[in-house]
Amino acid sequence: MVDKNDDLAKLSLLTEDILLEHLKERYERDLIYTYLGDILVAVNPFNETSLYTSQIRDFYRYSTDIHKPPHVYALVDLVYRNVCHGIYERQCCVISGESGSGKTESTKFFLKQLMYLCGGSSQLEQQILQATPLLESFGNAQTVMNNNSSRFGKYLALNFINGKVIGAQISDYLLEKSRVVIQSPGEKNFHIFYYLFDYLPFEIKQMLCLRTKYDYKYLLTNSSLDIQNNGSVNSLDEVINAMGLLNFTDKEQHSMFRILSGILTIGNLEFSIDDEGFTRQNFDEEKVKNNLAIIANMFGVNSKLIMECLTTMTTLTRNESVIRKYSLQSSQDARDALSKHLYARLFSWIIGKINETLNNPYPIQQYHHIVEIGLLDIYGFEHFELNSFEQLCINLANEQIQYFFNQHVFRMEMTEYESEGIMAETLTFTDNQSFLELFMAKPLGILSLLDDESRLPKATDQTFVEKLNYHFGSNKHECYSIKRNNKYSFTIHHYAGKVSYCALGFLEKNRDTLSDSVVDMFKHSQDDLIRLLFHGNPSDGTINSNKGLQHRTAAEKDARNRLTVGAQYRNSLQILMDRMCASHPVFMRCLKPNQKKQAHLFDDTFVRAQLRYCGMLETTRIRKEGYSVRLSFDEFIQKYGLLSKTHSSDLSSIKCRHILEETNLTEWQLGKTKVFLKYYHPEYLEKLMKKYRQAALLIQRRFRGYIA
Ligand code: AOV
Ligand code: MG
Repeated sequence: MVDKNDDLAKLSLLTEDILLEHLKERYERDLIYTYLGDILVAVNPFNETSLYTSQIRDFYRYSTDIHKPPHVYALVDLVYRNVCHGIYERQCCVISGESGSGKTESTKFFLKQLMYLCGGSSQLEQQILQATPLLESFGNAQTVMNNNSSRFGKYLALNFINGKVIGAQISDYLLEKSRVVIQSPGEKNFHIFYYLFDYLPFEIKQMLCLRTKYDYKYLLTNSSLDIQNNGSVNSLDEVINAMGLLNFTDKEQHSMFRILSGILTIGNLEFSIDDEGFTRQNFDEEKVKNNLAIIANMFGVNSKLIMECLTTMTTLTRNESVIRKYSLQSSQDARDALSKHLYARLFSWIIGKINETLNNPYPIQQYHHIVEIGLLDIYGFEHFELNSFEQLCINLANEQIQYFFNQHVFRMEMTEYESEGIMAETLTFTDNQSFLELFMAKPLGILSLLDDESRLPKATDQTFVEKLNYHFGSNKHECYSIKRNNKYSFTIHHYAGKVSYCALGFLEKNRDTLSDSVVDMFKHSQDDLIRLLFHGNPSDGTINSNKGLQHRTAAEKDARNRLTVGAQYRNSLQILMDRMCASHPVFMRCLKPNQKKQAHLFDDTFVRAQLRYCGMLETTRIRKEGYSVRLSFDEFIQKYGLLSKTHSSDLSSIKCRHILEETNLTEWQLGKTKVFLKYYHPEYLEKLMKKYRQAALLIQRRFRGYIA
């Protein structure tokens, strides 16, 4: 027997309170999964559960019974069956929810089960699974919201032929590289940096000139080292094992570690100023000298050149080159820009390298029956005390996903109405399109205005905010409001709530410049990998046999790099949306039960807010405004047939019409096979039924009395 609470959409009355109550009641029984129609809702249990045992994996394998309890494995099974039967050419699984709600964990369970269903033992399947710990170690970090927070977005596309996976590609979205040099209070740098200290053997640490993790400024920006670590993150052994499986050569791995060590050391590089207030090229100080030597060694470049790059800028005017000295601030910025760029390029290269290994080895045109499953795992909606450019980009991606979700849920309703021949004008639908326009419109959208300002030499973060205020403030745009008393702030009304952003650093983050001299220095590095990252001279051939692809990737990245960060991001989101729109989507909504990352704690207020944040209320509203109650003609007659006085042997559709008309209901519709009712209709009908029963009882009593 199906537990009707398994599927919230089966409840005729669907309100926020009811949703909450049911989810809570199920959560307390350790039932973290629930359906909302065809959407899977998951409440993060924050502890090991017995939900993923091999018995359960088998229970959901090749299911023919569609009424199995909701589970992420049921979703996988559905998607995989579609693959095997070639139902859709492309499917995508869209997992959304706020930061720490369980998107990444769900993606992992999904992927693991999917690989299990298609065999589970091939080398490619293992390689696909191993990409996760590697990417997590470089792309995830501890934040106040989540101990293993994804700091990049990821779309994994898997290709299948006859139910067997034959290749995969990963697309990544905007890594939060500022984290390399600074972290907010209570947060950490990317996991991989800590692994170096926690797991590398002593001799290797020595080779990498690593001290202890307490010795590096980039790891101590907020004394966050002592925050309790999350047990579920991987170890360096896993990462190294993954790299081996994914064809990262020993030499490449060694270069990667050297880059990491170099980045940490350069963070410790201190500058001092000369009498005129410019940065001094202080080679004499022992500490600076030592650090420079290590950096030069790790990056395979000349130490004097490093100092020059970080203290002066050379500009070419006509035939003359002019050397300008940096201020202290400019030197520190140049240093941090170098670290961020190097790390981000390393991350891109890792993705490129993984893709090279996972790439479909078969020429696509030979196979017309290749089908694709896409798995989307992005960073969830974020709202910190201080929100910067990164949060803006992250939240924009979430808006885009929400838009996609709305469109789809809306469209599906329309399809059912169409197939039943229902007039659908009554279904109103508000979406977040106006928000997306606020951001994406050209030339008067936030990203375009940011690009304009980024190109103007005299523009500042403040003039950017002034422009926004001018164009969108004073109620000119419903999603924007001016922040009084703060010239750097503005407020955006996201679907998930209002967020105030601090625009300090926006222009520079959008320009994302790296001085030519630094690029030039790295182009001539002695390290093959670094040279490759900066698209320098082709390596001497020892890095990788498949150089063509690597260089093409680097060249493509360089072409992309000429765009601003905002423009690049907009393009990549557009490509993602086009791709998802061409796919049949399945949705999973993750909910976070509390902010303490604690098991068995369901915070009503917090979850209620999320039901709104995650747009669940919006879905509820769509259902409410649409015909959320759909009963087959027979079901309807069985339930409410007594309310009609007309006794006829007509067709069931005519019988239904009689009932509906005689009860004076309005706004119902009759489809080809079903009665379509508003959510509040059953309550009214039940009342009528109650009256009818009471009247019947009275008559019965009177009748009995009469007889007596
Ligand atoms: P996120 O991906 O949605 O956040 P995660 O998937 O990283 O969130 O989940 C956060 C933490 O919750 C994990 O590290 C686990 O400890 C726990 N968790 C989540 N799902 C489960 C589950 N099904 N079973 C057991 N524990 C779970 V972010 O990446 O921050 O948006 O940017
Ligand atoms: Mg995540």
